[in-house]
Parts: sequence; C-alpha cells; structure tokens
Amino acid sequence: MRVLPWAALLASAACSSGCTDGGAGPDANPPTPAPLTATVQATATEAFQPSSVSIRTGGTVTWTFGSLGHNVTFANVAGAPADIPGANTNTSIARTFPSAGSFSYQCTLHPGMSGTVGVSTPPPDDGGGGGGVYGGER
Ligand SMILES: [Cu+2]
Repeated sequence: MRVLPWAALLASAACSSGCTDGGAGPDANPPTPAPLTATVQATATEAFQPSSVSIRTGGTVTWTFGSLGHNVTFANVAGAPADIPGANTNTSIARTFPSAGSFSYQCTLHPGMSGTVGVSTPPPDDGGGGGGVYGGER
C-alpha cells in the first residue's frame, strides 16, 4: 500500500481558505448578507416554523397558513409591519420590513406560539481601501 505524496499537495491547494488571487486584502471573507425573502409556516401543531428568520432591510417574509387558523401579531415596536389579524387558513400573506431591527410576533390564538424576524442592513459595497471592485472574478 502506498501513500501518494501528491495527495497532500492537492488537499493544501484546494483553496479551502485562501483563493484570494493575491489582492483581496481584509475583505477576503466577507459576511454573507441576509436574504431578501423568507417563508414561515404557521403549522397545525401551533408553531411558527422556523421560529426565527433573518432578512435584509426592504425584504419580505411570507407566512403560509394551513388548515388551522393563525394570526401574526407584532410586538409594538417602531418599524414593525402591520399585523396579520384574525384566523387565517389555507393562504399565504406577506409583510415587508423596511427597517432594521428584531421584530417578535405571536399568534394571539395560541399562547406560546411566537417567532422573530431579524432585519439587518447589508454592508455597503464601497468599503474603503480599494476592495470594492473585483475585476478578476469571472
Ligand atoms: Cu396560532
């Protein structure tokens, strides 16, 4: 049995941490911006699933309702969207979040049925230090 000596070379050359083309600088590992949309299911087991979602400012969360009626009632904080009142079944209703923040909500029909929408502002593209344009990435 032989150990192939170039296997280790292949592994170390696989760009696991540093395919920077020599010029990425401090932005080599930028955080992934939050997505623009998310979907939350209001389930028949009286839960919001997932109970916590993250989007970016201006993004939209869509709640999908099944056979058991639920509502989405937000905590009274600045920037929270309008509630989805009543008992909603077999429909999907979306809300847009223009402001950054953490917005908790609950279904007033089912005590303990709650969730949170985290809204974050994506970092600006034109960070100082000349890292803004990645001309070599095709
Ligand atoms: Cu409910």
